[in-house]
Amino acid sequence: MEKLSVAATIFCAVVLAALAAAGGEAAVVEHTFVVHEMNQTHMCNTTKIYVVNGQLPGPTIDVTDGDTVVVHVVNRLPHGLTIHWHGVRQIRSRWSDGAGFVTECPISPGGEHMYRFNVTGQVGTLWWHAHVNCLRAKVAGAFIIRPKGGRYPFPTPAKDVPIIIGEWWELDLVELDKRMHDGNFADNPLSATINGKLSDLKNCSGKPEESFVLDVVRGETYLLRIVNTALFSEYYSKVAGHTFTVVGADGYYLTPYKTDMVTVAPGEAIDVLMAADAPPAHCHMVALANQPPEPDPQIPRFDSRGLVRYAGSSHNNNGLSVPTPLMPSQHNTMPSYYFHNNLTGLAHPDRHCVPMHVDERLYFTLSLGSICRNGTKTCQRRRSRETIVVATMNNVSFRHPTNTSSSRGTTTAGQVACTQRTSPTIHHTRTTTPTAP
Ligand SMILES: [Cu+2]
Repeated sequence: MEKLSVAATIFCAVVLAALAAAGGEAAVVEHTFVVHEMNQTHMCNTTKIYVVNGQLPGPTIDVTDGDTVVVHVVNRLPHGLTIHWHGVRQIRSRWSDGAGFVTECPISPGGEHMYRFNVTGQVGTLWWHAHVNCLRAKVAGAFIIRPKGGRYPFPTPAKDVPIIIGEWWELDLVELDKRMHDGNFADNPLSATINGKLSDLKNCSGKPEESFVLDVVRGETYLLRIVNTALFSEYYSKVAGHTFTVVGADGYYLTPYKTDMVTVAPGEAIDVLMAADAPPAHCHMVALANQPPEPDPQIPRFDSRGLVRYAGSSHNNNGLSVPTPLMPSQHNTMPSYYFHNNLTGLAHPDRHCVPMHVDERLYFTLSLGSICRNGTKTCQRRRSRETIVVATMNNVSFRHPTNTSSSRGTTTAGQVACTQRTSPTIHHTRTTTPTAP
């Protein structure tokens, strides 16, 4: 029954999206997300993971600018859960933002919740993810917003393909969250992944892991929607023998920018056009995590690779070796700086220009810090249960609003007072001045 209802909602979503794409009325795109535990085996070890509808990465939400999105979330986990629609502006629907303990209480184990919101004035790629604990490392998927009438500001691509860069964790993600709350940041994933695949760079007793394969036809252009769902690492991505034209980021068009390498930060989505203009053969796509050099704390090298396979090329690539792109050193973070500095919004005649006169310049420092659990100013800071790790802005962590409005039990700043804890591992953030970890 449940499988049927999931299939029915997906079918319904596809039909409505197709009608909208044909230039009809805005559609209501409806999905059912059943979040559950599942075992998966990689590199000889079986690990319990958290997924939506048995899929890793999770289902893609595919809508057109102006559509309404309805997602029924069924929580079959033993933990509280919310789903956040990363980057969706939530105009007049802030209660659907899915930020646990901020705009809603987590959906209880065994509970259900319906998210409903409109997508307006954004086009390109965003993503969705769980917003409690570290579950977002697995409970995540692409969120595609197409332009009305299929009118892109660039030639319509032959096909578009979500490329979800992620990481494979053997450590239970709830346990990971607990350890981070205790100030322990020494845990690492086992491997990078592309669309959930660890790739043939990893093996179990000599048997290579599966790789993501992108099938292309020479002469066609593909829109790659590259999303980084990793918890911490920024990734470089290249395809051997091909260049990219960057056309969008985080749900907005960009002035087209040509490069042979994309840099994508955790949580970021970059849209690129890739012309399949190489001689018909096979070539590798690589994703490599970068990191600042020592004395910063070091992580192992994380990379994954996929195969770009041209139609008409032989199964064994005519016995030739498959070219792999030359990647920068993982310790060279300058390409990230240059890449992001080259991204500029696409000027739109209907939209306001950026104001050129600045009255006041504001500086924001975003960081991580720790606060003492017992509310005091001094406690043992590192690897200690005496502290809670918090995100900070100008060295101030989340501040609970004090003004409560009567509607929906939220405060004027949209923050929810959760009276019951739905998971033994979730901690409320307290406000005090944190100290850098
Ligand atoms: Cu997010």
